[in-house]
Amino acid sequence: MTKTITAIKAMEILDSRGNPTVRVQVELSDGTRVAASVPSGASTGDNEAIELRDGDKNRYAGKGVLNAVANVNDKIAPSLIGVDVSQQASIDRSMIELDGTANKSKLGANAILGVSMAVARAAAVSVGMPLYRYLGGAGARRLTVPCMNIINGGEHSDNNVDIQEFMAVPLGAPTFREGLRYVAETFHVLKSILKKRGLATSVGDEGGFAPDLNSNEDALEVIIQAIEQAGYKPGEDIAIALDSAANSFAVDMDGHYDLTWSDTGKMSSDDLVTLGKDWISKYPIILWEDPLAEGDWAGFKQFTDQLGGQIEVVGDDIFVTNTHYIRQGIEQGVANSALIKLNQIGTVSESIEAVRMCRDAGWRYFISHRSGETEDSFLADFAVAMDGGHLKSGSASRSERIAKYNRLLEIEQELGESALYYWK
Ligand code: 2PG
Ligand code: MG
Repeated sequence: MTKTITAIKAMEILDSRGNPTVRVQVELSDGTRVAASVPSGASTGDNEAIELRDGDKNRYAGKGVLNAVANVNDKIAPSLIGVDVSQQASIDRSMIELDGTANKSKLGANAILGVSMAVARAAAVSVGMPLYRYLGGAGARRLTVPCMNIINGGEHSDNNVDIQEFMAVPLGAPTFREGLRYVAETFHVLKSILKKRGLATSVGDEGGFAPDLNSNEDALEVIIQAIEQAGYKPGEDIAIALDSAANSFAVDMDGHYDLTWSDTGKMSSDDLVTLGKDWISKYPIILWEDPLAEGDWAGFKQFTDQLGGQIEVVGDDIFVTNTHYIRQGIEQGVANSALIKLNQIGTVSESIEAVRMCRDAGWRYFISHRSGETEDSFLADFAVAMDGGHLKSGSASRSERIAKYNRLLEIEQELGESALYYWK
């Protein structure tokens, strides 16, 4: 029997940084009632779909989302009442048409994504299927390697580290549960090492430690120490992934960068490629996201030409989960993987299209949270459904990060012997 949408209601809630975001509740003809909440980024790409903020300085310093909420309640809801909830792609397309802009600036990507996610969840619940199976089919049984962001820098913290994310990647673990244990233990050992050095153990936006360090490279050294002291072999049990988020230290988009440290300092694209080579030769780095800024396609390509044979080079701000930019990236060979963030593009089905394009090109794709998150664990199911094999959801602290890891534990338990876990 067809289940149709009977009600859609949005409300303003808070994200993990205490900023307003959108939650959407969808109700169906069979009584199903579910909600979904939208994440929000800090280090954003210029071409991301627009997150509609009210701009009313009297509320949340202009960051309120009451207009986006009203757009769901007054514009999107009436257009979708009575529609078959299983028609995800056509529901998403009709919202895109209702918005009518290239970047969802009229209704807001936060409004549209909230509905898109809640529709997917409602459809899954109404047929009695877990979300990962509804979105990914009977073959969805591969857990993701948790790339755990244990040191935060850049725009996600107030410390002196330029590189935004240093992730521990438990690629040698036999299962997700064990992998999560490997990196959570490493996180705790890292804390004690930082403490011994008299450094801060407070955490940044994604739950990783955010100490002032002696250099960017110091972060790599201290992580290697932590992996070893936790009883693991760097590179074999646990490797390292980085997100430079290089937009945040780009002086311009023509290959000029300015970093805090004397080991780096003012740099060109060439210098960053040389630094990349040096670090990859010294440390077990297997993935590097946004090593260059979003406008520096030539630098990105140079980095990939030289290092893409050894590691996964991921484009985040450069592609913004948008098939328009991913297609160009594939044609020009500027990376070999794309980051997938639902709210960068603004619907579930367009995110799936981005994944499909990567797969068709033989690229990898890396499923990602945002630095502003909620307790919603949608991302965990989405990652398993997409069969991407790896995801990033922050560190072993802050419940909005843990919610995704805990949901992955649940999925693994449910799959039992059928669950798969491997890096490549
Ligand atoms: C990133 C993300 C998530 P933000 O740059 O990859 O880690 O950060 O959500 O701030 O864009
Ligand atoms: Mg990034």
